[in-house]
Amino acid sequence: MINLNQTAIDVRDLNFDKFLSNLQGNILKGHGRDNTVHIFSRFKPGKIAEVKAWLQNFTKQNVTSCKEQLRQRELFKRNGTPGSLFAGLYLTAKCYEYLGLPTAPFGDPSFKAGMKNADLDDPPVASWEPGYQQDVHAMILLADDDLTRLGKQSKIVLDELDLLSEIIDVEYGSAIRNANGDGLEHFGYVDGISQPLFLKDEIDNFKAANLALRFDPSAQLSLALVDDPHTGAEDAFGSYFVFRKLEQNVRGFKKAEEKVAEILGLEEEDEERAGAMIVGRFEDGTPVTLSKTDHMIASGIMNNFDYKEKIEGVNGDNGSRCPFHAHIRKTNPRTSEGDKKRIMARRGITYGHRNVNTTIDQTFVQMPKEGVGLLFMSFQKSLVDQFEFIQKSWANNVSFPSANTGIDPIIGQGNTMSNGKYAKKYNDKTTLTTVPFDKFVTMKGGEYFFAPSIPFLKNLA
Ligand code: N7H
Repeated sequence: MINLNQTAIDVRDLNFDKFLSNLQGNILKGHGRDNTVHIFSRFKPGKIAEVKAWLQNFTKQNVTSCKEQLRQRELFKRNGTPGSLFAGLYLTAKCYEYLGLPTAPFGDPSFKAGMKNADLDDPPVASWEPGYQQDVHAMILLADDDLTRLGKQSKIVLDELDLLSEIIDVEYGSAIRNANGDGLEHFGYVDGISQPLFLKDEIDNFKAANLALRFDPSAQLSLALVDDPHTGAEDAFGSYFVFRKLEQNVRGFKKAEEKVAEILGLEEEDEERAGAMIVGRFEDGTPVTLSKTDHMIASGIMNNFDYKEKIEGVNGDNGSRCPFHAHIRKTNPRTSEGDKKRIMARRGITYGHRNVNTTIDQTFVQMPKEGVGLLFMSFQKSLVDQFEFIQKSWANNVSFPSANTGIDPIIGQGNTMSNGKYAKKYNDKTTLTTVPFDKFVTMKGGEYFFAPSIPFLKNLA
């Protein structure tokens, strides 16, 4: 029997075999494919038996277990063998009701209430994209590096689903990269660096690369997993799943970023620190709390830091290196064990077309104002205590971590603008200056799902 308090799962240990076979992929480790299709559907009334049979069949034929995902990862590492199509299946509370399965056994009230009723200062539902204004039952995720195979498979799934459901929306994710080949989000920053680590090999690698540990990303399974309440199978777990379509006004953001540098009077070689103080990392991923502009080797993937580190004898806690309102500091203050319980497994991917490739430096007119953004996704044990807590009690909260910190300049929502304090001079708290910053991310719709265990899905009919 698997104990969810365990950490550092050794994938070679046969005791975990059943557990890994029963769990959907992408939860403990991102699937890593560069292209995704997300199909949102609502099943037609009176077709329960057919829907159950379809979900069961789709699972048997396509859904990628964690074990299969890790097997493919191993082959890729060893021989460079590319992975095959990845598939995941996520259901809403409304879907369980439709299937005649009670939602009472789900412990998370926000899952049962749905994102439309969440208290997150989201734009009114009437302004969401039309598809998301409707009730959704399922999101099917297909992901592949091979676009042709992905296209073919999504057509098959869409044709099948068309007979049983209304296709409410289809989203297409495609990774964008910088000249180093690192995955970016549309404002130009490397994303996906800080993640909870569940697997022993990943934790060992992290510890080997970071001998003096300042931040330990290793996590217990219970950070992301809960018992699947609708199966009696042993070692069968699921996870609550967030999906949010977040549009990014890249041109507006980049102009505002430049304005911050101007207001602070940053010298040319220090200009990029303006954006780094908004995000908490430089574009290449280097944490601003560790560096002004001199980037360390491999600092782009650096995650071994907290905000107490002393530089030139000065404690970083005062916000003169990484401001308290910076996106990564608001969403993970790295201060206590309690903060670590909020962390989510983030699995987002960028969407939308760029006319100018992101490996090329661009002027404002070449940057999109709309139509691009992030399909934000995360897995967690609790929507209330993790995703919602981070969005509402930290990012949207002007007074977190202390009075007048201001909202998160990237994802903060509500009536106020971000009004944080930025240091004109790195590491000098006497130069902290308040600078207003507008909002450039707009929530276009989303929903809460549950990623059920494979035994549940395989025995549905
Ligand atoms: Fe954020 N960005 O470009 O600024 N995010 N994020 N995020 N985010 C992170 O450290 C971004 C969003 C978190 O542990 C990085 O992995 C954008 C939501 C958390 O130190 C960058 C959007 C929520 C972390 C961005 C967006 C979060 C994190 C640095 C929307 C939760 C890790 C890469 C369009 C409610 C913090 C990294 C840590 C990192 C950006 C959304 C949370 C570059 C553009 C909705 C917990």
